[in-house]
Amino acid sequence: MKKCSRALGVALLAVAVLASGGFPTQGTAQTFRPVPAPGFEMPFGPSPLFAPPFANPSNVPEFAASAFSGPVSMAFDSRGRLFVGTYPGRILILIDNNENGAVDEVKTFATGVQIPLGLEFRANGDLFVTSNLLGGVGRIMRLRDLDGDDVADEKTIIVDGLPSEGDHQTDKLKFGPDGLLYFGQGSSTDNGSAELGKPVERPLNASIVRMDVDNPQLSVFASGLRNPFGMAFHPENGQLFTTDGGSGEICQMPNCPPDTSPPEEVNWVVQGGNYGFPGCEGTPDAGRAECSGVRPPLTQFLRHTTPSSVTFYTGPQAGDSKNQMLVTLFKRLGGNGGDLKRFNLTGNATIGFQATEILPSIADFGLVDPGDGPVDTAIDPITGDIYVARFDPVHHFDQNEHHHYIYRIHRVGSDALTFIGPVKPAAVKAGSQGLTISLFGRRVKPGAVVFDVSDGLALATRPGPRPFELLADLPASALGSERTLLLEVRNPDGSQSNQQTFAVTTGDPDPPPQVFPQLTSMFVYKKKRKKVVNPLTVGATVKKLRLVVSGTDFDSGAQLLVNDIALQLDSSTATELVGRVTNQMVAAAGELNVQVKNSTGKVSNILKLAVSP
Ligand SMILES: [Ca+2]
Ligand SMILES: [Ca+2]
Ligand SMILES: [Ca+2]
Repeated sequence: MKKCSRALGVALLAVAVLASGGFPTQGTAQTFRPVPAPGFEMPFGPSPLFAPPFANPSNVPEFAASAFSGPVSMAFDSRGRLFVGTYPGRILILIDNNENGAVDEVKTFATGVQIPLGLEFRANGDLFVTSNLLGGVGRIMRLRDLDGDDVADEKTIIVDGLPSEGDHQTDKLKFGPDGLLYFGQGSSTDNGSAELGKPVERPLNASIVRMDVDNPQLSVFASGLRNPFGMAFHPENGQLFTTDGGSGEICQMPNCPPDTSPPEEVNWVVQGGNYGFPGCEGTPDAGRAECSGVRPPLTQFLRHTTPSSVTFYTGPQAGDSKNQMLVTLFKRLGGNGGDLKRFNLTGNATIGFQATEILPSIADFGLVDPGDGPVDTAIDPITGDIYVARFDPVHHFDQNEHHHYIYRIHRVGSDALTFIGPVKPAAVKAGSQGLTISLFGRRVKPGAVVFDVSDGLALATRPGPRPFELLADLPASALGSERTLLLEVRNPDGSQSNQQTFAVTTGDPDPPPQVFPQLTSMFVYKKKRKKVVNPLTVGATVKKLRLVVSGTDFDSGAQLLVNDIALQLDSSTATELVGRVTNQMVAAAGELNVQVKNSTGKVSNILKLAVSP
């Protein structure tokens, strides 16, 4: 345990001293009650542990395994499903099927991704993750689920050998508005000078690094950041903001010398910027040579409180607080930290930015131990609920007590509302034919319809093939000229969701991301859809036979392939293709490979169609 604890401290947030005995371990369970700000709800259970119902060791058994088996990173996919990385290296999908605010299904998407401190989806659905070998190098991996079974079947190391053997590691990662992938790479040392036998600082340490993941050449974007653990791009101006943890450990011995450690920081990070580490942490002192050219922090926190995430508040619940900057502090020391802070951010990239804290914090997690706290924050893209992961590697006397939690924080009353996420596709060229759109909802009631608010038109609506998905048909009459349509969902009881937009453009809309089509089912019919032919037989008369395949993300040029040969199509939508059965298909008994290929070249999983003698 001690060895693990030390390695954890080295790898993550420098909490080594906690678990290895510098602090008193907790003999009794936590008794401090979490507190949300007025106007927010943060459900949690009874004392002594105040576990949040959304995710805790009772409904996410992985979290109960050990002091280190908690969540360290989170990301939502485009369907609004929460992916969570655990310290030992599992990527879980946490699902709340009955929408009661508690996870009731846990899927294991991937294993063997050690210390996955960052998770990020690319627009095409690929999942990127930073991973750190215990006491070893850092790497960036790409995980793909090619057959749609929610298990990654392709794991590719995109970058290996990152300098993570020292005090800090490869941190979170985010795609920028330029399509490049940015990640934080912490320092090897505490304060710039290597201890005996420890690695010195190397060119990528203490910096923000970026690359094109399709052609991974690394370049340093900004430097002088000791451990830029949290990062986020502003949703409107696209500027980069990162946290930074200052040097120095907390002294827990008797007769400590005065603590002169620098403060903790959030920085507005620009290309080529120097943020001070190691010679000039905190507010630069113009009189010191080491501070020449160093950019000052955007905001600062009490030393050692360890900022662990920065996130912008987006989504339908944000309201007047839209794009406020949210920051978690991992540690609570002297009544400071262990909370989810929020800031108004003013200014712009020309004149600079100013951050003003709004009190009280959105949530105070009621921490006792200064090595047990929030490590990541993510916003549900459909509801705007705020999720905060708490990781508790502190050694407790009760071996079963681990505050490995994910809190769900939301506006008071919002659990009674219906929400919808972004519409796919998001745009079409004016003059197009009618098309089917897809959206994911929360708390959509049976019989609800997608409503075109701009035209006062209820759209033909049906459930999609995936949970919480609705499909609706936009008629050509709505797509005649350039404009932005407002769409919402209306429930039979008269309640309605938030609104989303759909753009009718004069030029070609932005090219869609490179999605992979997925096949879920198929059947063959003769003349009428209800006359299902099962099985297909050798030598059948094919003239009136049609093969119907259902699935998702078929693009407008999608082909229906049988043994790699495209069928002539009778009809085509994003979720269904109907093709004409050929003589070749019934020439011999056996199995046919059925697959969908998008115009982008991306192919689906394969379903087998039997041909009986
Ligand atoms: Ca549930
Ligand atoms: Ca798979
Ligand atoms: Ca700094």
